[in-house]
Amino acid sequence: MASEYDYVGNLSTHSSVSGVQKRPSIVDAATGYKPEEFLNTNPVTLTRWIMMEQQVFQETRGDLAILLNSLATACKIISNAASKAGIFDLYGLAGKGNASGDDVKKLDVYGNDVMINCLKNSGKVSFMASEENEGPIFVEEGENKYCVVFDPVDGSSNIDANVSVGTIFGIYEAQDQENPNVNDLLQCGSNLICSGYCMYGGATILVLTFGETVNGFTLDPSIGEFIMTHPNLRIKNKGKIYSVNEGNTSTWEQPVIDYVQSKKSGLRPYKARYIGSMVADVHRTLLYGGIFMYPADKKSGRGKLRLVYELNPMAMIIETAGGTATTGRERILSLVPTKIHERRPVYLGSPADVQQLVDRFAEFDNEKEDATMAESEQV
Ligand code: AHM
Ligand code: MG
Repeated sequence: MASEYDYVGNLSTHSSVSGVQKRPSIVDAATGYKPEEFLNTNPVTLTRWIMMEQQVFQETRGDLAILLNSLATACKIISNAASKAGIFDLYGLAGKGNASGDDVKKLDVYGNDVMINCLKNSGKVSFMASEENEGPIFVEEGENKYCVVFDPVDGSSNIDANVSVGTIFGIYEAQDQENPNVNDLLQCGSNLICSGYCMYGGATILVLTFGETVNGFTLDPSIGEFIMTHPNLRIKNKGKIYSVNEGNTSTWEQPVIDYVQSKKSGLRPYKARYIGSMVADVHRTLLYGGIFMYPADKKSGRGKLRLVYELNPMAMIIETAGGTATTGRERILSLVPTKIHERRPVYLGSPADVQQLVDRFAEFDNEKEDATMAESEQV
């Protein structure tokens, strides 16, 4: 008898399995499930991809592959802890402040220890800089091949509410392998040879670049492997979303106030989206386009986010994906850091969106300069 209902769960009736033309079940239709694709017999794992890249990029040979493997292990361990933070009693404060004066969460301390131990045990790192350590970290017994800068758990103020957090990292080559030098941590961002972030959200996603392409890998917890799910990510030229903490509007410079206002007006106003977790906000910007901002406040001229281990790695990813990352007046990757924890304003994302803001800054600065000149001529 012909049925007027769809059946759920009887996979053997699926056309591609049985060879008989039948309608897919409602579950198949809703999920896009195709049995022949459900179990991938040839996945591109992170390790496989790194091995493939070795054929192309000299710098990924051997040592860097080992280092990246250690980093991926650290991300898996942090992912596991983040997903069980309530069960492992990792919510809440650790009871101390960090180098930047922020409250430190238990997960920050745990994630920092995991990163330091995994990187140290790779045997390839001499110096490291972490958001959670006031000074540089020196690995005495390590080879002096690479220096790594990282924020182990960025956005951790969100963790108690089960909002996405993430790890951000950047890798520099040691300038002189015979002589470890702490200043290798303060290289210009354009010297980064690899950058990435790992987002601990609904899924755990590792986004990585060596400066040629940006690729995303999703952790399959059942096999413990990162699988390539987002090959060759490219950012849109122009988006429809602006992302900023608007509670701080009164502290912004005029070009930012004008710019955000312009995004909210007109026939097609932009959508506002702000998670307050940089990794998640940047990840959305990379995928959907638009602009992410953490402006300077008028007094300090600096923003909240840190140049060395937050902005530089993100700027490398965004630029490699075809986007722009700027302080409004300078390219982030061209700045030479003088301190590990120094802060800068940031505007990053779709090139056309960011350029509009850069143009406003330029107009504003020119007008100011003209006014100052006119004033001095009058005196
Ligand atoms: P953290 O490194 O102490 O976690 O702070 C950085 C976070 C970023 O993830 C996020 O973009 C920003 O702080 C949010 O700050 P605010 O709450 O001021 O909007
Ligand atoms: Mg941070």
